[in-house]
Amino acid sequence: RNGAIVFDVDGTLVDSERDGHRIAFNSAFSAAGLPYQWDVETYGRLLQTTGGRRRIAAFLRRQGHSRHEAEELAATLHTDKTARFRAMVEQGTIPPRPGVRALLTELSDTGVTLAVATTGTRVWVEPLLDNLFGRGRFACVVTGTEVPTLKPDPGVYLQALDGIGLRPNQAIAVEDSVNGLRAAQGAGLRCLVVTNHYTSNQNFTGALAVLDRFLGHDVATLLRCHLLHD
Ligand code: XBP
Ligand code: MG
Repeated sequence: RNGAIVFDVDGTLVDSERDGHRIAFNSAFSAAGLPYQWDVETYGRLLQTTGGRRRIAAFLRRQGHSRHEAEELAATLHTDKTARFRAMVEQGTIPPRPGVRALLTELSDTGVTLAVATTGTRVWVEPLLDNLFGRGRFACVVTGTEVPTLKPDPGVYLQALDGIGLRPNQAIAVEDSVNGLRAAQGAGLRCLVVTNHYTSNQNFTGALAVLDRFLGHDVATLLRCHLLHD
């Protein structure tokens, strides 16, 4: 066995937050007649809460909505946001991060198993991965829809390991955020962090390495070296 790499989606495989999810959340607020719009900076702070529905609910609570009202509104808004984001995915508006396609190809070609562990919702995750990276590219895809508790809870990584039938020391996670790193560590995986503009100031203590982009680094070789020395 050559081991596995388990990838996060948002912010890691794809550049999806600022011009993707954020826009879809704002459209859902507008369509519902609510006076909320998340600017780029505000959204960066809100990303501390993983999962779109939980993110909306936490925000509404801080705007003074009761817990019950926040939970109910968040559920409705998130259903609409999910449909809107799925449409963006189908229109091809969500790009892969530069260098990711080549990395996946190189890892597959050298016999490394590929998997996904995301807090995103299955209805958009599947078409996104199929459209950008080809159907069947990943041996196992675990999404926020299947797990009771989202990152930084390690559940999504434990399910991914289960799905590919490997132990934690036979796999490495690739993440962009501290919530993702803690989830991977909690499941016993080593983790490479590749930051983006929203996450570059976070605390990545314990990461295998921290890069600021895929392009220009030999990430495939780095990952394969670490897989050999578990
Ligand atoms: C990403 C998330 C997701 C997206 C929105 O975290 O928290 O919730 O922001 O997607 P990670 P949904 O990259 O650590 O998986 O609205 O489908 O939840
Ligand atoms: Mg992420």
